[in-house]
Amino acid sequence: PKAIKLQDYTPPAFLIDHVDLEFFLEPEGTRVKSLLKVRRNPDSSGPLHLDGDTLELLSIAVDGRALQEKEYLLDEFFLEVEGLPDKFELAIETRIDPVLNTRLEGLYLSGGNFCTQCEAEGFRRITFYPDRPDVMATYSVTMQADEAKYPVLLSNGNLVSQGKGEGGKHWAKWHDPFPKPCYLFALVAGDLACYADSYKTGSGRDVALKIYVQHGNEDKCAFAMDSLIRSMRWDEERFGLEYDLDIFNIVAVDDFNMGAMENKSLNIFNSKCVLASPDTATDADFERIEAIVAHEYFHNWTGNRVTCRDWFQLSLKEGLTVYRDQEFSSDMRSAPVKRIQDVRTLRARQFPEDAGPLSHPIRPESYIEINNFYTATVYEKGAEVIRMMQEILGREGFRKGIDLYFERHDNQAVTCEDFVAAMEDANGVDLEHFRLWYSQAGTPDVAVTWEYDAASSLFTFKLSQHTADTPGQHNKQPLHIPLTIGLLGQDGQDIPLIQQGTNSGDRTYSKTLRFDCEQQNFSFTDVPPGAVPSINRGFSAPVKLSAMYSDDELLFLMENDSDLFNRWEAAQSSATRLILKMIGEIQSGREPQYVSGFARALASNMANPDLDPAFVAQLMTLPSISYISEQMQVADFDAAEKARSFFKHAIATELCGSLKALYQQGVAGTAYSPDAASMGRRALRNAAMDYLATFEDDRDCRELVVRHYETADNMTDRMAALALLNDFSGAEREVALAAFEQRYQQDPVVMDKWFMVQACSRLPDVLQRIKKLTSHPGFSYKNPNKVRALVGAFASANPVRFHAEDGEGYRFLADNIIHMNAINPQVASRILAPLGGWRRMNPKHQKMMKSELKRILATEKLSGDVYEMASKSLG
Ligand code: B3K
Ligand code: ZN
Repeated sequence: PKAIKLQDYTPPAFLIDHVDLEFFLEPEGTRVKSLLKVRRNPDSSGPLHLDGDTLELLSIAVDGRALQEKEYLLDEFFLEVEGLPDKFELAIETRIDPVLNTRLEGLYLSGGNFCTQCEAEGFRRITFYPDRPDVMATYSVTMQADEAKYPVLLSNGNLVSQGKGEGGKHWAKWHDPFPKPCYLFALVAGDLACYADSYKTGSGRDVALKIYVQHGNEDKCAFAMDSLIRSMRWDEERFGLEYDLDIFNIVAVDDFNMGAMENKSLNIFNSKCVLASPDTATDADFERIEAIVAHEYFHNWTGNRVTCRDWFQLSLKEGLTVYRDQEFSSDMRSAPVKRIQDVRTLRARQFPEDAGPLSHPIRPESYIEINNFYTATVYEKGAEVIRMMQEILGREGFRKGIDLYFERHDNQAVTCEDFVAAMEDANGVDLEHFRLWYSQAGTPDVAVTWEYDAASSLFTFKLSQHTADTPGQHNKQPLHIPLTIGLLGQDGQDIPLIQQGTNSGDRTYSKTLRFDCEQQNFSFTDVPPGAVPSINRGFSAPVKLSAMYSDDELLFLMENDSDLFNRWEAAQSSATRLILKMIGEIQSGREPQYVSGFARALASNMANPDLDPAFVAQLMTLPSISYISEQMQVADFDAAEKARSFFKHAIATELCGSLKALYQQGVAGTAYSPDAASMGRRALRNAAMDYLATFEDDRDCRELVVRHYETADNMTDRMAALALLNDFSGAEREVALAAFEQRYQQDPVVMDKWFMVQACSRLPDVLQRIKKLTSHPGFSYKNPNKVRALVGAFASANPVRFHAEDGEGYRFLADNIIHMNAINPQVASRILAPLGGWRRMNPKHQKMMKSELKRILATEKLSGDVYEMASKSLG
């Protein structure tokens, strides 16, 4: 397979003003007629190039004249026509088989209903078309289908007309007045129930809101609908962006390659990102649904009205839209808790990606398969880059930049450069140096030391930065890092910051430094002795920080920092440091040593009535085994697991009384509600239980967890207990798992949890059980959610068992990737990344992992998706 390069971009030779599509829907043998209004692009030359994949061409005509075979060039993946006039109508008829489409790209069937997924390059599996985002056209879509089987017929835009056809058929015609790239096209035909509501925009437009789901699921739509309405209002208030059509539809389908898709006015969702009830969804699910509904809705402006010129610019829409959904959630819930969760995700997914063989800048320079670049880097680091701009420009300045961006680029397909230029021009600033974040990969290491001069009361931060080489990028340059800092006095209070050489009169307690050289010093005057710095407050920059804190200083910050993010960060750093020390002791055959300072600092937070329980729960959650292992030269998941468990058990022993009290206090008599405060209370209680469960051998504690499971009146509590029981070796585990299965076997979304929890068990026989589960009636290799829940979760979230001594974990993953390659390459390639972690393992494991990668690469008919991931992972 050939790599596509950013530097090779050329504008399309022809543009399309309008597309008229007609579908005659049949599971086998759907006919698609397309009529295109085409004109030559004055900025380019060459033949008309249309992409096509797995299409049967039935006919092609220019201005009504059918073309003979020798008048066009038909290849496996494209169709080219030369010698065309400057303006013409092109009519093409193709035939496709949705029922055979297991890749879930293009037009396919899910649960008997027709649906589409076109981003990034699925439209070419529907008809011949210039499948690239810089060709924007208006669409009219007519579809005809059996009325009894497919009573609901949907596409983008407004419903224009509908009627009955012959032989039990009916039809509907839709029109979308906004020009769009074909990746935003969508069609749905099926037998679906509808949950409806409405919204009045700020300027008075009435919008009909509809969520379509499988019959029987209507009672699980209320939260998604409420999230949608809140998103619509929030975008008006925060960014002045209103919805622009009279209809907004969401359709939930069970078989979907990712979370959801922002097709213009017809969002299609993975059912797990829509359906929620207290009995079936955890608090984390509710939060995720809220965020994804908002994310897809926000794309209507950042993605649809202004789209990407080419796929290298993906972060233009994704980074920005993730930033927007993060801000939304943060306004709906606790801002510090949201920031903590986002940074956890960034560290768990993006930092390892950026430190490994698949490292790439947020605007990549080349790809083989674009679907491999919907990554944590493009999304989450992309959002961090947007956030840094807002940190530099301030909220108002950022808003001015956004306004100018839309003023300039509405209805255009643009580049990341256009976005940054709008930010600059609206604010009269120069972001030249900052732009490097778009092209330079890797996480910068920032080292901070400090000096205090008592005679002059001068406190000096000494900063240095370095970004390690990444594949294909060497000798990195220093970045423009906005680093927000503060200083705490000995009393734990913030000290006013007076930067040397600036004569700012306003008292500020946090300041964003412009750190843009390899080494730089920043001094502050009038600082009393004993001040402790708080660095990278709110995680203002996505860097790896090493600061010369003593153990006591970390605990001091953990108890006092007014920046709650950094208070949590101090707890994480402190815990990581202690656990790493214990790992060292375990590895050299000694007993790990426990020191109690951390538990005391934790206890003081637990006892602080002013703190949000959701925040305290975050503080209590120790860094993951994966995160800890990333701080080691050679990963040792077994030792990390032992050390972390030992530490947790020791904390639980010391704080047993207060943990039990926290647990008891949390027994609320009130009915379930997914609001932030109630979620926080549940999170805190479940965090306390998590510690208490470390007394696994104590009968009372085992009973506490069992009771928690049995008396739970919501999924959050039920799953919290099940996750713990799942690691108990004993009858309780089997009883609970069987009860859960019995209760939910009819609900595929909930059964994903059942598969996933078992895939993540610490028990030694987990892999045998997983293998058996692949033939469970609820499991199917054709359903991406199931494969991710069982195989994906095992490889990415159960490091101890995945890296088993005999290599059986690696073999199992590779077998499944090879199997999935033939069914759904996108899913196959997305579960591969853990094998690329071989560089951080010991030689024996390295060898086993590499040999599995080689085995994958030797597979016949290997897809470009898997080839790219496996070959880059092997390095
Ligand atoms: N834009 C889609 C993702 C499409 C993924 C294609 N492999 C969902 C989103 O980011 O909102
Ligand atoms: Zn998105």
